[in-house]
Amino acid sequence: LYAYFPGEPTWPPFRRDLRYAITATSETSIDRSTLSDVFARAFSRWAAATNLRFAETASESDADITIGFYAGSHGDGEPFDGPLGTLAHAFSPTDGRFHLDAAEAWVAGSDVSRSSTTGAVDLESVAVHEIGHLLGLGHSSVPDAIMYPTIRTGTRKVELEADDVQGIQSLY
Ligand code: TQI
Ligand code: CA
Ligand code: ZN
Ligand code: ZN
Repeated sequence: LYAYFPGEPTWPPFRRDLRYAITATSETSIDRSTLSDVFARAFSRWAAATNLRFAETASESDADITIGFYAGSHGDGEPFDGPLGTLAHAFSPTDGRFHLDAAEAWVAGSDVSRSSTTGAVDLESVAVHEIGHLLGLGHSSVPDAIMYPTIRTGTRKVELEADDVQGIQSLY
């Protein structure tokens, strides 16, 4: 079953159009347009299950959600740990921060199962999971759910399960 954060924080009912900015990209070699595509696809999966809408904005000051790649300590008391371990983290509503570990072997826009890099991690899969956290979902006990707390490296998991849909629809 799905879960929420303590206190069930959500984006408030008058905020159904959320804007995200991809702000910190100097630590990744993935090009900007690929990042835009991957995050747009990840957000669209949650938009399809709710009345939420998401749009990318170039202006950080305009953004509800900020997305960036960081290496090691990056000022929020939750330092990244190099390859594997923690891949990314996102804060509960309405914080909006979504950080990715720049040290991961991110794969974007091609099939991660065909990557020869050890520990390759599918960016879109992690993005779909972290957006669930940004919207207020905690971890699920259903192994096929996007919000299940583990994923095998070299795999892709981007489709919401019935459990994820029920969880997000009970919040929005
Ligand atoms: N990052 C953890 C996660 O997002 C961070 C975390 C641990 C967390 N406990 C939390 C975030 C409680 C919110 C609430 O779950 S991670 C996966 C998964 C991670 C893990 O790097 O371990 C994905 C990031 F589920 F696949 F294992 C993305 Cl998809
Ligand atoms: Ca890591
Ligand atoms: Zn962080
Ligand atoms: Zn998680």
